Amino acid sequence: MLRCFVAIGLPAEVQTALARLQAALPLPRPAAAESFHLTLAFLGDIVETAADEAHLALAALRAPGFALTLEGVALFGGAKPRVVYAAVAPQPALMALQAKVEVALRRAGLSPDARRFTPHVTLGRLTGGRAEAARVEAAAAAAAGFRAGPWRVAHFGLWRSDPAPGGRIHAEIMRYPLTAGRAG
Ligand code: 2AM
Repeated sequence: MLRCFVAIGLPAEVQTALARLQAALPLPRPAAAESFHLTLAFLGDIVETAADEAHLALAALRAPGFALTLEGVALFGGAKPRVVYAAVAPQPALMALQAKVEVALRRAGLSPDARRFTPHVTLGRLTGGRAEAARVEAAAAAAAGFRAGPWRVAHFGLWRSDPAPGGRIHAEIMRYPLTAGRAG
């Protein structure tokens, strides 16, 4: 079994900006800066033949590249925040790509996570304490002016997630070019 997801990787300068932002937040479980990503679809643990099917479906997908900007810092989880993330400025071409990826995966017989897509780059996770949540919320509010980019997204990828000491490591295993269209 292989834990797989589809994501957009980030250019080095955006990773650096995010690492700087991350360092300003008191995160109990920071995400690994070298594998910051924007998840398009989560496939979960799948057998290798299913990963091959996902690859074929993604390789056949055609969609235009686009410009992306990160803007703001926010938390998932409402009253019990669990994830801190950098938010993404609205980009219809990103939403269109995500929809195409999801449809292509379903047509290939896979079952991507059906939750509504909220574009984000995870910076870290919380462990559940109330004082910790208050500290992180205050720091996130102070960092609300964060902005990185715009940069041009020219490809997306199939990623794998593997357990590692202190968390999981994520790595891109296949890359799919976007077309040089007009979007963004
Ligand atoms: P995120 O942290 O950016 O939300 C690999 O586990 C990646 O898939 C995670 O980094 C996570 O991205 C994303 N993901 C989306 N849905 C998930 C789920 N139900 N379980 C685990 N990871 C999920």
